[in-house]
Amino acid sequence: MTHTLLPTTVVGSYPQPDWLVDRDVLAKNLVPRVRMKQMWRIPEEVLEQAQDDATLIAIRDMERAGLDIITDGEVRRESYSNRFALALDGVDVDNPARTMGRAGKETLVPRVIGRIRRNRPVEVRDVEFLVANTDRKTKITLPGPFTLSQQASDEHYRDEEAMAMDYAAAVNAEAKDLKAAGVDVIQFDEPWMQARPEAAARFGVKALNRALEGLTGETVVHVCFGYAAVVKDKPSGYSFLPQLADCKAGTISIEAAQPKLDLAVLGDLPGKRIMLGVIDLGSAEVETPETVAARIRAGLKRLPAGRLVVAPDCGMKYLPRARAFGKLRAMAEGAAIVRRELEG
Ligand code: MET
Repeated sequence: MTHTLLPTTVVGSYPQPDWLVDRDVLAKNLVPRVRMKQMWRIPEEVLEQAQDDATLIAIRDMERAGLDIITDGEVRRESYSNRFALALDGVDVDNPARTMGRAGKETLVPRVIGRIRRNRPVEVRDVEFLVANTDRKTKITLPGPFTLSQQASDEHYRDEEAMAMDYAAAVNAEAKDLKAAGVDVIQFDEPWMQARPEAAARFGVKALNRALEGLTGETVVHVCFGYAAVVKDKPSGYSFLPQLADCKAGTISIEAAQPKLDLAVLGDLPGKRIMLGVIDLGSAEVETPETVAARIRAGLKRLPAGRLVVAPDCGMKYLPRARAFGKLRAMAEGAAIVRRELEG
């Protein structure tokens, strides 16, 4: 049954099976911006079949855990962003550039050498497969245009904002195709807004709004401090959040459990639905439903129940699968406890 009150979902990713990806390769190249073909254990000619099967596992696990809004688990992706980013025209994928990553480590990024343009749908088959394999409400994620502009080396525009606006047009066209393919919710991941707040203040919301232009139905923008597997110490507040009050997305997804976020910030986002992180992905321990319920109640002190969506802090990609499943089940049970309280 799908709940309309306190619906539960994921931020997107679910653990990829060990028979599909080589975790040692992944551990050395966390969150790649360029292709990382060597992470796949399966030969190219049957890789898509294997990814389909792994996607079915992710969908069934989310259903069994009791979630209301299901994703494809992003198991076909090397990272949350590179499946889309590297499929565009204007990008030199084979000769990457080196830049400083969010965590202050050098990373390889695609070189932008021409106009950014989407020449074909990228995630439409992913949505068709998801929609065909669940009766629940569905969601798909795309990297947001600001984040895409920060994960590239601009050797063509010499103007980050102009480049971000072309990325925005590309994700907008993609999002419209994904809606047409039947997905219910579109989410843009914009973690780099937190990492680059000055640039985000200049053109982040403008680019995001271009990406959201003309999109019907539910839209989400996710902002975070980074995967728990990469970022151990998180600040207790965002450097870029109240600014999102002006964006066209109906829902803002934030992490709150691991950083122990001061929830007073929710007051800065009037009118937005909040997808609140109530699962700490940095702790090995599986939360009890009661712990989750307490975190949801803390959110309800700041927001009416109709504006609260229940989720983990960020993507679950780097967790062992049993832990991810346990945490999701606790989350669904925690939401059920609070729902019963509200409904009397
Ligand atoms: N949708 C992405 C995920 O769940 C969000 C990543 S933000 C670093 O993995």
